[in-house]
Amino acid sequence: MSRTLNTAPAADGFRMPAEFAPHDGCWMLWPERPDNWRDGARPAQDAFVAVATAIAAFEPVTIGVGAAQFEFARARVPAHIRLVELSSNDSWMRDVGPTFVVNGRGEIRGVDWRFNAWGGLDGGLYFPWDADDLVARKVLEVERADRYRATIVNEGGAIHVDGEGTLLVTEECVLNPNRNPTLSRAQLEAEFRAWLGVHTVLWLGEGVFNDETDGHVDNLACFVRPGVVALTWTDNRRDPQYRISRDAWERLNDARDARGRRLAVHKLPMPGPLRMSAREARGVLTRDGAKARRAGVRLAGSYVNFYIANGGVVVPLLDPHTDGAALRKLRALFPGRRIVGVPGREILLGGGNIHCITQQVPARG
Ligand code: KQY
Repeated sequence: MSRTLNTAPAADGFRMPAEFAPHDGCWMLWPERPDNWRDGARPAQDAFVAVATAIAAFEPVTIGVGAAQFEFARARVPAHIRLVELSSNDSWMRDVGPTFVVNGRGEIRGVDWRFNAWGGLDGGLYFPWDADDLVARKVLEVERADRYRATIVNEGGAIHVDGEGTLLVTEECVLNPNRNPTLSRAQLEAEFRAWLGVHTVLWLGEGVFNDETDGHVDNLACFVRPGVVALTWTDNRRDPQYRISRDAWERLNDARDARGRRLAVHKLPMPGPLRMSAREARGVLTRDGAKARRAGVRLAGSYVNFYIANGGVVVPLLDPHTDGAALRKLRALFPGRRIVGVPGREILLGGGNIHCITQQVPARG
């Protein structure tokens, strides 16, 4: 049973744990909409299967699949990965799934954010999004975890925590008037304290250049462990990403986390710059109400968009010129985990990457 609670996690002694804390498993969704995924979503489905298979080597994976695709998905997804019928508008489990919170007694609950497809009718990516907005609730039913229905619009990709009281966000996303236009920065900080049990909010400026989520932090920077952050980086001063990463670097170096520590900031090379090819753009169907895909558009590729699993890190491979350097850096940053690269371009073409399509369930005690 999953009860809907009318309190908030912090008041009940719950907080969001870091992604690098132990997991019971990982949830994903099956991609199928042809106006976001090229060639009827078939290449994206192969990419999602590769990600799910890589994560399943470390922890149990469940994929939610719409009724019409269930049998096709079952034929392609390895048998040790659980499929459940679950409707959704697209396949970004990080954003539409619950953000799990834990207490000191080994119990888990979930925060069900209000979801508006990254901006609603003011720059959002598709309409409608009603099925997406029910995904968190349904996952919590399957997990038998109680639910907090948040009063603010937010997405899981817009937040990263260190599990010790620090939250990382970007102004571009969280302060965007297309999310919570009536709330000030101070009021949003208070909301995050209540829903996530954090103490200190660290604000970065913009997210990765041309990121259609309005600059989710999970594509720009993340905690590797408490006090240590990975940041996407380019040394090319003529690239629009340089100013963004430089600003984030300065803010992170000036910051103190919830425990009063200075942060160690590690640069991960930016792939590319990567652009959508004419062939890739042609494969995406267009329709009113969904963002059109155009040849030549700059893609918001980033190695920071990885998933930390139990004992492993699953990283998108995006560019043969930079993949090796990114993997080497991550091996040094995560000495106790196996670093596994999985082709990420097909997921990037849809607007995100491995972190965006996954959601961890923290270990119950
Ligand atoms: O990056 C994410 N967390 C989601 C990306 C959504 C893109 C929709 N086309």
